[in-house]
Amino acid sequence: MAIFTLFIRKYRYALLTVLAVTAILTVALQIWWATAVYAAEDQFIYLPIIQKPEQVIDTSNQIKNGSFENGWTDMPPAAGNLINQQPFEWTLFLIAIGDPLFDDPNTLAEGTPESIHKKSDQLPPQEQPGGATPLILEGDYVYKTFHFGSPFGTELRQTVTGLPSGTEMRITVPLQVHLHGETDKYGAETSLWINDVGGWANGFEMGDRRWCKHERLAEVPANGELEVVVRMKSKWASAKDFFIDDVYMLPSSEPSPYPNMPPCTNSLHLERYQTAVKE
Ligand SMILES: [Ca+2]
Repeated sequence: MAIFTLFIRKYRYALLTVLAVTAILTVALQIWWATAVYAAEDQFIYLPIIQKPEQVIDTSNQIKNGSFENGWTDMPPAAGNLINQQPFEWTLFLIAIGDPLFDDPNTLAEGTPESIHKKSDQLPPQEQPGGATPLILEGDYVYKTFHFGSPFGTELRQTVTGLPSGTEMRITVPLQVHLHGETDKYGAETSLWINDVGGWANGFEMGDRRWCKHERLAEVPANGELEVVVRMKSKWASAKDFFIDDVYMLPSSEPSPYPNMPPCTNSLHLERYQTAVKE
């Protein structure tokens, strides 16, 4: 007993310290356990999750009836009782006889071209889809504008609405011209305009009887609209045929639908309308 008393006396401070630390740890453990159980009983504290709204980019073609497969409206009879076809979703404009051609005030239209849909079975085998020189890029129809021998100008227009502003879009317009031996490089020209900005490609740049593409990037303005205008003109009293098919508008983050098609021109001769011909 004496030894025990002596031990207590000698180590009393150490024993008190051990007891105090044990007591503190016990209390701390109880608090921790109580908190853990508390949390486990669906008593979580929910912090607000701040999420940046994600812009949903529609990656489908924004051009309606871009392949000219969806039908048309017959236009009122033109010169020579000609019935032109206005493709659904597009506005067809023809320069009136006697009016100047686009961006060419000294050349007047002398004829009304024929603008129609050509179906695959109306074409020779080599010009049908899968043929050696196909005139149809997609589906069963291609849109053709031609005149056997008069200066003319035509325009196809479509306004795409509801686009997310600030998005960069790529517009791709495949075109083909048949020059019929034209010796003036400006004898036939085509152009693409997005919200009035664009440029012309001449017939020699486009090449005779081959597909080329007008392709432009455009940022969607605040009103969410991009107006697509495609123009074709023939300057002299000689035959010209133009073909257009499979027009696309996609976000520029998507690949071009025709990555290997040569551009109709590598240089733009005009960046903005000089003569606005709008209804
Ligand atoms: Ca087509």
